Amino acid sequence: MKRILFAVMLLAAPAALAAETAPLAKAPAPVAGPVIVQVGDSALTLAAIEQLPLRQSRMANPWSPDGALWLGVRLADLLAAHGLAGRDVALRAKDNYTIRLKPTDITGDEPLLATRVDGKPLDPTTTGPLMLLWPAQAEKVMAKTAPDSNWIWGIVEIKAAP
Ligand SMILES: Nc1nc2c(c(=O)[nH]1)N[C@H]1C(S)=C(S)[C@@H](COP(=O)(O)O)O[C@H]1N2
Ligand SMILES: [Mo]
Repeated sequence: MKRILFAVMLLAAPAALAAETAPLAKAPAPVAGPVIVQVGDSALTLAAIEQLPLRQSRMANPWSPDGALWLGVRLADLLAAHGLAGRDVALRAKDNYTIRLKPTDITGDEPLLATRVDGKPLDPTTTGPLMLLWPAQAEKVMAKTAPDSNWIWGIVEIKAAP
């Protein structure tokens, strides 16, 4: 009976996940791999990040215009786990593109630090190793009525901003 209920919930999920993120019932198989990001004083692997509560959001965005299931952790949870709660933070990507976020930019489940798309780690030659997503903004970004400058891909460093 429980199994049937889960199956029904899974079928209903795509619509229910449209805007915000939802918790993940079952963690995906961990992926072994190297350090991919520096967060505060810690050098972290994908598996280390995925120790935090996992969240998912099905959305279309400029990097998955046909829609995809994005998986990751709340940026807020990662910052809290590394002593960065309440701080201004700088996120730097592999191309050195950098954004700065204030604590007030982080509300509820937003933003999502994505570790996977459709079950697979992000492609290291494009959006990987990590990408910041704002699921509640996805529809506006697709309609080009909101900017995507804070949708930073290729994140390699997150630290307190000076
Ligand atoms: N790492 C990184 N992320 C980024 C940017 C960038 O230059 N580097 N540009 C931002 C802006 S302003 C836009 S419009 C989109 C562009 O996405 P694209 O570089 O995949 O075309 O990514 C956003 N995230
Ligand atoms: Mo942009």
